[in-house]
Order: sequence, then C-alpha cells, then structure tokens
Amino acid sequence: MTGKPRLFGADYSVYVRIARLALLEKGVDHECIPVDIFSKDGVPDWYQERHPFKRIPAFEHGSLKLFETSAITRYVDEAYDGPLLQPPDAFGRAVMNQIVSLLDAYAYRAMVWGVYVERVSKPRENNTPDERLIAASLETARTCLSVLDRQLADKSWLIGDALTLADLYAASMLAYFVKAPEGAALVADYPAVARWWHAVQARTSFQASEPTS
Ligand SMILES: N[C@@H](CCC(=O)N[C@@H](CS)C(=O)NCC(=O)O)C(=O)O
Repeated sequence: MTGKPRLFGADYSVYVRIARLALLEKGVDHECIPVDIFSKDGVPDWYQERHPFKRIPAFEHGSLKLFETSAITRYVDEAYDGPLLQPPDAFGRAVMNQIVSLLDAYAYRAMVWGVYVERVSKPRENNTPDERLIAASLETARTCLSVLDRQLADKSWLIGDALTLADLYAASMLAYFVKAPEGAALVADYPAVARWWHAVQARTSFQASEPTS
C-alpha cells in the first residue's frame, strides 16, 4: 500500500493518542486530520462515513479505511517495519489482549471520565464534581492498578522487556488520571506502576503525542 496513512481525530483524545503512539513507536510517517468531537457545531457530517458512531479515531491507508483503535493499532503494527508492538507468541499475545480489554472495559471510564473529568474538567468549567462517582471510580481504578502492578512486578513493560500495545493503552489513560490529585496519589501507591509511569514519560513518542489543547 502506498502513501502516508491518515489518522482522523483530536490530540486530546485518549484513543487517538493510543493510535498515534503506535504510529510513532513504529516510526511511521503519517498525517493527522483534525476532527473535534467537542466542536460547538458537532462532528462534521462527512465524518460519519469514517466512523458510524462518530467517535475518534478513524484511519485510512490507501484503500483501507478503519475505525476502532484495536483494529488500527494492530494494522499499524503488522503492516509496517519497526519494533513489534505485539508479543510474537500466543501466550504473550493472550496476556496483552487481556490487559488491553481491561483498560478498554474498566480503566477508561473510571480513570478518565470518573476521576479526571469529574475532578479536573468539571470544576474548570464551574461545574460541581460528582463525589460519589469519583469514589466509585477510584475503587475501579484501584483494581485496575493492582492488576497492572502485579503484571509489572518483574518486568520493564506490561508484557515483558518490550513495549506493547498494552503499554500504549495504559499510558494514554494514566496521562489523564494522574492530573487529578487522587489519581497521582493512587499511582504512587503502586511501586511497579510508578516506576513504569516514569519510563513512559521519558519516551519520545509519549512526549511527541502530548495534547496541545
Ligand atoms: N471503541 C473506540 C472508542 C473511541 C472513543 O470512545 N473515543 C472517544 C474520544 S477518546 C470519542 O470519540 N468520544 C465521543 C463520544 O463518546 O461521543 C475505539 O477503540 O476507538
């Protein structure tokens, strides 16, 4: 397939950042096409053709059009040269997929919406945070972090010595979670996660994908 791949979305999005991290870690030259889901005019009509639920990201490479971050990141990993972002063995891939599912199903809602949005975004817009939601979300976050901490106890990255998609998902979600004081404090309670978080922040891909807005 020829031509640069195109990634549609906004840099503030957790899922767009995961896809960008994959592109950057693979060293894939790509184009970012802005789509603002929070625009006052709403998501542009043309975007529905890219994503039936008008979520971000969407992706295009030649005649291939994709939505869903799991499909995009796996394609990027498999279609391009560069470091493998999925373990080569079935055992490692199974554990990686389990961690990605955990992050998708439990961590995203709790860490980003339940803690970051309630504690940081809402007060910034003069809205009152829902303390019960924050407390419940911190409980879920604690469960997620204890799984990640066990996983990282004897490894540099979540699945082993090489960074994988599981690390990219976790990095993008924790980036918002730690902006809330309770999130930062909770991460500090998990020594292996705290060590991993330090390593994540030093990566060029993480710095290059920092949201601008
Ligand atoms: N399952 C989707 C989730 C994507 C997603 O939820 N993106 C958020 C931004 S981080 C979004 O577009 N939200 C808009 C909405 O919920 O209407 C994926 O993996 O790509």
